[in-house]
Amino acid sequence: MMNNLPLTKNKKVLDFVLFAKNLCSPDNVIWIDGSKSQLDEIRAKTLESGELIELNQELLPNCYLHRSAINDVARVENRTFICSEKKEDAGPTNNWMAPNEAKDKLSALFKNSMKGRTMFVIPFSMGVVGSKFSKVGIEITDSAYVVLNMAIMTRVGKECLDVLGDSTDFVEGLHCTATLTEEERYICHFPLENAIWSVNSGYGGNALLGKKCFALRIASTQAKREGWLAEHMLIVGIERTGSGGKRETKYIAAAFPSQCGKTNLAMLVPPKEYLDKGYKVFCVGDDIAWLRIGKDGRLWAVNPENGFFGVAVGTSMKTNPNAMKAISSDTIFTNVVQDLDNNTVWWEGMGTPPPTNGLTWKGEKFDPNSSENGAHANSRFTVPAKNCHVISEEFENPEGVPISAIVFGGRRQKTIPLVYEAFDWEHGVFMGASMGSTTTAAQQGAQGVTRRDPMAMLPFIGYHVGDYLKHWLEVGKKIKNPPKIFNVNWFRKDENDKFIWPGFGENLRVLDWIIDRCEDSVQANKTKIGLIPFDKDININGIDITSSQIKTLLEINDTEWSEEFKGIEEFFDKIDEGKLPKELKDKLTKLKGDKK
Ligand code: OXD
Ligand code: MN
Repeated sequence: MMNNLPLTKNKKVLDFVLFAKNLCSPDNVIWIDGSKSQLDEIRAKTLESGELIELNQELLPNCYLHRSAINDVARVENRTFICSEKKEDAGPTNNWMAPNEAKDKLSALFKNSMKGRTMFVIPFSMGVVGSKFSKVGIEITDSAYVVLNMAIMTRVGKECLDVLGDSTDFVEGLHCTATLTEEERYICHFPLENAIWSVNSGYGGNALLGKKCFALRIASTQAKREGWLAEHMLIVGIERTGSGGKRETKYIAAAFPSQCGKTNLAMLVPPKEYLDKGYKVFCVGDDIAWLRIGKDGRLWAVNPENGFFGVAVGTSMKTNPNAMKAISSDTIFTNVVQDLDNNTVWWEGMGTPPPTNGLTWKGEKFDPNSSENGAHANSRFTVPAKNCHVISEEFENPEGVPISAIVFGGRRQKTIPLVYEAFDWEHGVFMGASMGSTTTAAQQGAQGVTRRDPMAMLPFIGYHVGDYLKHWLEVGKKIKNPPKIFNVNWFRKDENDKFIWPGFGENLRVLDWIIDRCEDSVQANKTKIGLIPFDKDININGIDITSSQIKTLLEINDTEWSEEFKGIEEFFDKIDEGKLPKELKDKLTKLKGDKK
């Protein structure tokens, strides 16, 4: 049978496994060694049990479908807790539970929860195994689906334990799907102990503990202590002939809330005119960036993940051809439609006709004429990064890539221009701190309302938001050559409720202006809220945009901005608790008072 002998002598790891075993009482324990044969064996079991469904292996080699429990389809922010010692350390944007209370409550739920089941021990590395910027985690889980997804999303296996040696510096993750009872679902983080306990959910963001729980919530607390940044950002490289006539790749890190097109932007295909001019786009990451100050005084970023956990609905050959190609093999699809005629997958917005003989994400007969969607709005694909044809050559570079620009953005129907630039780092931090976006299906709760989401990190900051913003300001002071900071908004609508900007690959037109600004090769229009492009500097050749629409996209409307400042002020008041940096409050006062 599979490997059930410990793969390490590390005392702390062995103690953790023993603790989990005694608490959860599994029938057996399997250590994940990272070998293909072991993963194949685990997958074969999930096919037997129905946890995974094998798809057409000719059309979709090594692809599988998973249907989650109907009540378990998204991150649950209202059941996610930061268990810092003191409530004030979690701050006003997090739920807090005292560490002891959380341990007691969850221990009762974990107790005997793996009886009759297998406990998997997954050693994993966030970042290239053995790099000084990488971090090791151990996830214990009862879910084979989690094992197979972790093997895509992170580097797993014995080599992670080998580089850990006898060090105690790793993150402990304990996960059990248990009964999937919503009222007893808890995602708890213990920043002081570098530990995560997650129970009663199998959904990616709640259960693949390397991702949001470790690489953002716990890592943000480590980053604060160690002087770096763990951020909800894609990383994209753009190769072009720069203003000096040299071919160069410039890297941009961009933070958008969930389901605002991070994966699409990270893998975008340049419009024809740009392809003809030799532009190339390379993806380094689509969701998480760990950023550190390099020896050269610039900010450098790595993507600690090893795969993409992208939203399926809306992904098509038009919106993201590179993702479509990547997911034609080696992919786990979750909560999409199964086309029974050819045993493939389908979702709304895929750009092909719906199957007439299919099953919905719930496994029911799919009626293409029904008003109800066949795929869940938060349906997902999990695919190895190496499947992406435009994955950057630097993806595995342990040093990461140097960042020229940081970009913030959200879904805003009005007010926020297509793009604008901060005057300096401090103003950029204000821009990130005050950004807002319309909520989507990636998190449970009301959809379609605008909420403030600082740096797109609202659900992922592992400590007090005021301290987090202060940390951003402090890091800025230490960067000799800081990236410029921008804000973008692809989602502005006209009076007929239609998006004005075409988005997707055409967003390169805006990134091009951003890089021009980083190279100081284009002037900008100084307004009170920041530096805006002159209309003529956004290239609209070949797209269906009029010059009056460009004016609207770049417009700063005083009435709308007064509203905006009110919204920001309300948010700042709500999160202050005496910890909101004075620089940010002063910035707001100044911006409010300034004339255009
Ligand atoms: C994600 C999210 O899954 O942000 O990336 O929800
Ligand atoms: Mn995300």
